[in-house]
Amino acid sequence: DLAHKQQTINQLLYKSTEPIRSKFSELKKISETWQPLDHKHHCSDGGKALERLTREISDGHMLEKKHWFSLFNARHREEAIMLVDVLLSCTDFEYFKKHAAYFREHMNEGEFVYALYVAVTHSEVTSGVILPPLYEVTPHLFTNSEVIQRAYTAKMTHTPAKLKMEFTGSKKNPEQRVAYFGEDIGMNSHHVHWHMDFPFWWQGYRIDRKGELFFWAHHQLTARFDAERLSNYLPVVDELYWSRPIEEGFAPHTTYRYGGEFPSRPDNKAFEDVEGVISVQEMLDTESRIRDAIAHGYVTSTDGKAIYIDNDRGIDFLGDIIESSMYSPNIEYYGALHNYAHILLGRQADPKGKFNMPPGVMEHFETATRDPSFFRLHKYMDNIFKEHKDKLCPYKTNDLLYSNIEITDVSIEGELVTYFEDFEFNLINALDDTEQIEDVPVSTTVMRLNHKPFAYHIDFTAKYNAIATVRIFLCPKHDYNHIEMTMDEYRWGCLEMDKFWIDAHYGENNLVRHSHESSVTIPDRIPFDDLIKQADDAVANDSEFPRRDWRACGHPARLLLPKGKTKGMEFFLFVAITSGDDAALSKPTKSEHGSAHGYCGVQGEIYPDKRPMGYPLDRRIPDDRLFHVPNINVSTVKVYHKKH
Ligand code: CUO
Repeated sequence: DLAHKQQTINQLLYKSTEPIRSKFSELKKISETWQPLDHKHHCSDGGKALERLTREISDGHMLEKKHWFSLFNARHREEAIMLVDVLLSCTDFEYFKKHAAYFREHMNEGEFVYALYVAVTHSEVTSGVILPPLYEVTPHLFTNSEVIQRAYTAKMTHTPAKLKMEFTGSKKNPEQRVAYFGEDIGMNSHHVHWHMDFPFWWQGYRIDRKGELFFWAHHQLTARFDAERLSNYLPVVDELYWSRPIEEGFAPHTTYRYGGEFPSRPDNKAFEDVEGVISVQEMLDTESRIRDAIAHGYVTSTDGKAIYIDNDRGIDFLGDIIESSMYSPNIEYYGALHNYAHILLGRQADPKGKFNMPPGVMEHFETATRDPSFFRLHKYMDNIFKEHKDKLCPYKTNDLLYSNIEITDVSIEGELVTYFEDFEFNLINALDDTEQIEDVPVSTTVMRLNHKPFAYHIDFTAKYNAIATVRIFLCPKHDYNHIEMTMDEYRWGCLEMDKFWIDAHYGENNLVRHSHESSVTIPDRIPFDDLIKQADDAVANDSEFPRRDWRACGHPARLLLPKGKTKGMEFFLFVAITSGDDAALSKPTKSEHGSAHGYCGVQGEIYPDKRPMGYPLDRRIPDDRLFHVPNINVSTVKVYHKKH
């Protein structure tokens, strides 16, 4: 059954800009003969979503095919959500499949792919289905125009090709030194999946601590980018200022499948209003309303009530407000800072719409982090969050001390070593063709950061048997000028490496935790080709498709460590063992779901940690000595970067 589902999803996504291949005869037939409205009574909403979508299609209101799609375009988004609603109203996979096959052929391809990904992510009927890597389904958004052009040449001349992909820009641009991070296809996939797990427009089942997750996942992206910068002799990112020019220009060298090249932006571009969409002044107003709320310690909800935020719940409200999610308590007043910022930055090449340019890279989660202004924008929002966190009372000893545990030693097994390697992925889905022209293998190789496996050895004693929470962070020790930072200076730059629950037993404990077990990362995605083969084989042999404990959202395991330096770069390794009462789920030692709950939560369940995300480093630390408790250990480690 799972094999069949996997096979169906594979076939729906294969060559998504072309009609369903005739070799996928069942789906093909469905798409031609299916009458969606005849089956409304099978939908959990009585067919409301289905009626709406079919009506819009027959009225000819929908975005045409072979046109770019952007989630930040209100109408595009509305259309995509209509399909998400249809698919999520199917309580039976057969209907899910049939509606999907039908609408695939009747809607814009970008809307379809987005809606299918979101629906598979959230639907119970597709649980266990593995979504193929987006960089192989929509490769245009993950590689550059040069590679795409050469891929076409390969196809036209019928010559198999393995194309080398270079990072955008030239050595003249210092930002190029960290392009390997901003353009990493695994990191971009994590980012886009994060936004599919937690869509800002989401109005379905209640997602726990969604706003706080927005803060935390992006705070961590920012902190990780800063750690990469320090590894490459670059200062940490400065925030963005609406009233000053955007220092870094950006030439994406990336092309839409339909709609031409992504627009470029020169250095030192002053912000201009985007006509008919958003003005710079509106951004400033929105910002000051949010900063006022932080200063006052409460936000005002739509019905005029005060919601006090100087507490652990505050960050969740602020996350919703700043992201501008449907959970925002007052979207009319606090606006849509984050979403409009993406649009404003994405349109600076053609703010008046004079040249009919398509949206910029900032207007797609797949491509946004390529632009250095992405990190400046997110640093800006991160600083607003920090303003709030800095208002909260610093943790006191009894917030930090767990008297059951005394850590006696922390060490690393193996060296912390990073290196670059080549990674190959398939471009077959990037090429328009017809069934008559046979495919030739076309792939691209890209350099990517990886690290050697390592393990933490944590020795501690416990006074009694208990479940305990282990929290591991890695924090750059020195600032850009190589001055050692105090805890209060470095805490905001700490990378969450792992968090998990253990059974501590009376007496001595020797805990070994491997890097690959990290609860913020996921392993490499399964290549689309392999997924196809596995599902086809399972269907043909009537065998089971393996159910894997796997999430699409999660930082790539390869990027767990920042690059470091050839001669070694010092980091603080921060380990805290706190009470297992922090766990929000029953059976915390078992319910990690082998997965990336740190940045992505646990799907359909509450966030597994009751503490604020980032605890205990999320609040001001007026004095390092507060952290001198037996259950917290800070040591220095070095990360080496080596040639492979
Ligand atoms: Cu993820 Cu701005 O929130 O890109």
